[in-house]
Amino acid sequence: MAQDFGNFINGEWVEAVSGDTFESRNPADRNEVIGAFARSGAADVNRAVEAAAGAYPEWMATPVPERADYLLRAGLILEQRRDELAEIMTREMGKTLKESRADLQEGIDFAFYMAGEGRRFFGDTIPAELPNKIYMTLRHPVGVVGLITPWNFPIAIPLWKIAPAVVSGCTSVFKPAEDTPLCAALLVDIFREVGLPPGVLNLVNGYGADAGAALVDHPGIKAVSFTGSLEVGRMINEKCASTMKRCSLELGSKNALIVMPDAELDLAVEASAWGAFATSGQRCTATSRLIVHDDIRGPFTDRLLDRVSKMKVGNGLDPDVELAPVINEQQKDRVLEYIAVGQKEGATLMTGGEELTGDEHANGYFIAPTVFDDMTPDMRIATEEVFGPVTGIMRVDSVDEAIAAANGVDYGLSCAIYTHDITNVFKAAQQLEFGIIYANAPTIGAEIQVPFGGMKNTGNGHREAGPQALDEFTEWKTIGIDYSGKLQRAQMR
Ligand code: UN1
Repeated sequence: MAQDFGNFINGEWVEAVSGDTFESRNPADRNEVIGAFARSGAADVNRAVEAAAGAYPEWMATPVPERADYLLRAGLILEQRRDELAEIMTREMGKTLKESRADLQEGIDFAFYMAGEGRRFFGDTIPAELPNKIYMTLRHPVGVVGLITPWNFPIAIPLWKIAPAVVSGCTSVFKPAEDTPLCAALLVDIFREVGLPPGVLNLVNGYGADAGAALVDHPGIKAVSFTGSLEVGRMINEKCASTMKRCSLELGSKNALIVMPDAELDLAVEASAWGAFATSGQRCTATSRLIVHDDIRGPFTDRLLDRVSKMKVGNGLDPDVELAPVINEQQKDRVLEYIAVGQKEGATLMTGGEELTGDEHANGYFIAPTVFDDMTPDMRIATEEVFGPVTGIMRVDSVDEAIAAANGVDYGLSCAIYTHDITNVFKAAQQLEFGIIYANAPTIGAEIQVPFGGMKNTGNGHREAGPQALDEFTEWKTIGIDYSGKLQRAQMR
């Protein structure tokens, strides 16, 4: 069932200029080849940026509702093909079929939502201080943009960027992660099918070091939208700073779930297991710290371990599997290294901690769900993003201590508190340094109509999803209209 794709440039599928390709393989069974894809470099990026620049004048002049209609049509096709594409996603990226369907659903929801925004591309009207004069604000597209996306949400996250870029009137060059090129190609092909004009959305597949870097460096790119690691985000930020490009970064995190003594314990345990181990912990919203009040730490830990012991680890196509493989060998090694670091630092390994290598796991990258206890704030496993099925319990004795512990990292995407005490909830809402805060809901599972993004090293102030998504791809223009028929001087009172 392997499918091969080239790059999509100016409305056509084309090979890489060099003719080079790379393979995508199934992380649950590395013998399964998903397909071969164009291995692109600067020459391909150049062609794609030229195509996007060529399409820009006409596209930015196209009425916004008309631009938005393409999203509606693409969303309808995605909806029809949801189950078929979810299976491909599970084969390519590894996560369970249910989660792949949810990824597609998140993309569909956002395509429909942004299609609606096309009829609501509002600005403001603002009275002037002078008579017979009025102001209004209009959104103006940023221009040609570069979209660089990760492998953990191979359809949803690309749509978080493509959909607002399309509505805003930007044209784009999309460089998806090298681990999920088929999902990206199939998504782009749907935009071809609905007749999106050539050059509005171009796809360049390949590796970050060549295709990604060439895109960020290209002078024709006016803004870069990137989701991925802090390390790469920092490089992109530096490059964009010196060339005065806009860039919006959605980077790592070290999310926490706080459990207070009055929490409904079973609920907190279920949310912890889901938040820590869904997508094998490979979400930037994953619960990698469990900050637990000491009064209930014993029963909480027992119940969590019991819950984790029931998790079946295996191929995401098996409906009984809760924990699927991690994405690739490098990531598997990295996660195992963090587990070793945690043990060396003195955290207590309660369960998991090893790679699974039995018959059904022999050809994939499977790591047992891993829970540490006695994690302390200074440990690397308590401060650095692991991006794997690993979580750790930290002890606290009050809500203030819990909030301070949660805030004690350089990241700030998502934090949850389990409590029925309204004072704790509002204290957390006010004091937590996180972009997303939940009371009695897990750290994962943000919905598309609300702004998504984080504080500190998680990003650089932008938000994706929600109405704010348009701010990433538009500039505000202020228009002042004087109909007094004379020269009026502001502030000259
Ligand atoms: C991510 O991991 O980068 O909130 C995105 C969630 C999902 C999105 C995660 N809706 O967990």
